[in-house]
Amino acid sequence: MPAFTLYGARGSTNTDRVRLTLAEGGFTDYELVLLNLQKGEQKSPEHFKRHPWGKIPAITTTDGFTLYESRAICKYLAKKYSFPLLPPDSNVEATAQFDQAQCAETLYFADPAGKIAFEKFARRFMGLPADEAVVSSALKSVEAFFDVAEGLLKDKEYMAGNEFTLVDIYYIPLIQRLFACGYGDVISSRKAVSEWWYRCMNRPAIQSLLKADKEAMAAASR
Ligand SMILES: N[C@@H](CCC(=O)N[C@@H](CS)C(=O)NCC(=O)O)C(=O)O
Repeated sequence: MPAFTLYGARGSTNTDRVRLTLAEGGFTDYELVLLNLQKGEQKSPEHFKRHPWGKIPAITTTDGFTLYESRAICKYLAKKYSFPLLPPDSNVEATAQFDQAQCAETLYFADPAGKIAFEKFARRFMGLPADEAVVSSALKSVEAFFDVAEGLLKDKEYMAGNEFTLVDIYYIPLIQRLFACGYGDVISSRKAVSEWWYRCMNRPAIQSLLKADKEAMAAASR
């Protein structure tokens, strides 16, 4: 019996954050259950027991422990299975810098980048046009975010310091979505940011998961 079940959806950036964490940790002993968001399966009474807001991802372990929120899940899994993706608790300063980087990602990056992804990607699947005013304002925020990150990444290799951590993983799904929506130049036009992105993308576990997903998508659309 697998150690836990991950409830997610195909093409969900929040699910992919967890899958990338598991790939980096080399952990495969889990079951992935894909819910169909278009059919509203995330709003079933059964799923509300796992996620009070009726969203994905969520996990349930064999001993009945349930957790939702992608970043909380990633952190739990990294701690539970000792993935080398977090500073040690004994290093109080490095842990504080990790928390700081995590807050910056969630509060300053994920919100506007998520708006672009929703307007340009999700709404297309719903057959709805993007609200260009929302996109343009969100794009300004993402540009301003990476202007600051460009300065910070001149002095460190990764977002939370010189080690690759969960925070770097947190960025990957939404940045990929920015590339897919034609906004990849927010990354490639900034030297330090694009070098950081290249370092993240060149990690073997990340590369092979993204390659497998791309192949699965291509096969599904044939
Ligand atoms: N902050 C949450 C966001 C979860 C979220 O918005 N998930 C989306 C899919 S990527 C969802 O469930 N959407 C369907 C809905 O809200 O009904 C996380 O990081 O897990």
